[in-house]
Amino acid sequence: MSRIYPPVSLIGAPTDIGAGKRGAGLGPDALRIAGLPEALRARGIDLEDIGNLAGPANPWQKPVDGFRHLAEVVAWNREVYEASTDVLERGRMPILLGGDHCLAIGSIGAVARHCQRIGKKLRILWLDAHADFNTHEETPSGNIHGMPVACLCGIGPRELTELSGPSPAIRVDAVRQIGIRSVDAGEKRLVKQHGLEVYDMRYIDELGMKNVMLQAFEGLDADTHLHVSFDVDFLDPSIAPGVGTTVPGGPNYREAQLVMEMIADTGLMGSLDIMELNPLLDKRNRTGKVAVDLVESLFGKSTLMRD
Ligand code: Z70
Ligand code: MN
Ligand code: MN
Ligand code: MN
Repeated sequence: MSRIYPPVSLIGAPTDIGAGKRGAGLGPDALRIAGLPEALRARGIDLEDIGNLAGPANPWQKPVDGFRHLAEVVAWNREVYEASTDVLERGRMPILLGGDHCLAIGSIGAVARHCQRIGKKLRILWLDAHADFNTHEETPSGNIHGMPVACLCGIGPRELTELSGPSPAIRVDAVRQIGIRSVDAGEKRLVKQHGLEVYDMRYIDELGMKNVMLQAFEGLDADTHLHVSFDVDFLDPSIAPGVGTTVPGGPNYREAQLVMEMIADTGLMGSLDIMELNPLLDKRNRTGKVAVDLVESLFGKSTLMRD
């Protein structure tokens, strides 16, 4: 089952502008140093690294009206949106190296508009401990990395909901969230109200990861663009300590490998975010290396003898 992959472009977004701890801005280089480019080239992939985008520094301010650093978050997302659009229009697969997860507003915004232009359906797999569905009213922190899914679905400030074009950028029913185990009280109400499809850890424990993934894939066909938004805090902290917000009880190494292998087997992945790696909180870039391992599996490096 060896597969021909489209050419890939790495886009570094070195910022922690939407996070509650500093350090995710070092994620892109930690992923490179962990061997991501070499690992992808070893899979036979035509890989381009466009380097790191530039944007405003992190002023480390308190939230204003429920948002921290809104203007800077907008500026960074514009950069990510433009770079991702350029890569997609050149017929390549963008891999966003975060950076915190607020940047998915730009990356997924670009993918959503691209799919609209070329007439493809979109399915988003949101691998995360968190639902990232907060609003400025419900947020306990003001950190915008807790809000990107809501913003993409049209819930949020116009600067973010309309960042990539008319709001909403995506429909709620395009999203499948996997691995969720930390949702704030007000956020939970919104998730239910909007009918977001969430496969939380309890659901994974009850059904098993294989069945959960099969459900997440229901309705996919050859005309579907699959976007994978991988927040590294999806993983259990025992294998991935290097993230800003560890939440116990996440998928273990074997479950995470299965997720990636099953996504690879669909042959539909058209774009990827690798977010929230924080090398300042890591142990000798161990989490970076686990992330690289898992991304290799996303590109078909099965641990089994299926090649
Ligand atoms: C909490 C909030 C969060 C990380 C998202 C946490 C948000 N729900 N944390 N990703 N690492 O503040 O909104
Ligand atoms: Mn620019
Ligand atoms: Mn997240
Ligand atoms: Mn998270």
